[in-house]
Amino acid sequence: MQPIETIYNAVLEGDAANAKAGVNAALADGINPETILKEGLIAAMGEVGRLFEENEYFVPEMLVAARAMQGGLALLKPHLAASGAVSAGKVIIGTVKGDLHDIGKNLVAMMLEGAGFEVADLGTDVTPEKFVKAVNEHKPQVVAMSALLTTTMPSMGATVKALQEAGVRDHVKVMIGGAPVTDAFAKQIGADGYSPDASSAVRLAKALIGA
Ligand code: B1M
Repeated sequence: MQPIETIYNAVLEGDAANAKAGVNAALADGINPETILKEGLIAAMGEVGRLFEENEYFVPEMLVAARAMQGGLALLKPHLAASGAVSAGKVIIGTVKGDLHDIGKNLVAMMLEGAGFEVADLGTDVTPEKFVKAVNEHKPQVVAMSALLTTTMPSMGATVKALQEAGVRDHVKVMIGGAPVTDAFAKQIGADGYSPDASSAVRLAKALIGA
């Protein structure tokens, strides 16, 4: 089997050891790191997203696939930096203030990475001030917020307001998600978009920045 095929299948099967072995073999064969990323890791995560949307994969399959992808990506990153590969865009992501749920947020972050975005993960319990600080520091195109509690959803609105008050709202697109969040809520707080799951989050991020 060709190394790219090994990587693709290993990610689909959630086999991190084989994904890493495939990346090492591909690099040893002199395959361009960007080709390994696009045709191996990103292509496989795209297929994982499709299978998830068609209810053939569920959260556990998506999580192990994303972990396998991250294992391969970690090996590839230094080579990508050296070859000057262009990222799809920069995203900062966090679960909002008062909220410690991070499984869905991590999944969204991993899928974004799998799609070629540079992702700065701010973790959980992220205050509006921390989001503003991170925007100034990382200069992302997208600010992505997750909330799992109805009681923490208002912090998404507070963050949009804080971005406005700091004069950086126009520099970024804001996307939100999480089980209790809706499209109507996104519109109400002045976010640019809402997505219901991790694979549609990738499509939304790309659409927001015109990638
Ligand atoms: Co909590 N919890 N929890 N919890 N917890 C829920 C959310 C709850 C619905 C359970 C229930 O009562 N039925 C309920 C919320 C009720 C509400 O507000 N409406 C609840 C509660 C009440 C609480 C506590 C208050 C309980 C207590 O202490 N009394 C407490 C709060 C702690 C805090 O955050 N301050 C609490 C604590 C916890 C644990 C720590 C024990 C644990 C979290 C562990 C962790 O995340 N590291 C936990 C868990 C695991 C859950 C449930 C069981 C599962 C959540 C989850 O991970 N789902 C949950 C009940 C349930 O959902 N069945 C529950 C899987 C995950 C993949 O889905 O996060 O929805 P989800 O992410 C999806 C999409 O929503 C979307 O994509 C993801 C993948 O497709 N998405 C985005 C998410 N973020 C996105 C961002 C985007 C786009 C899409 O763009 C930026």
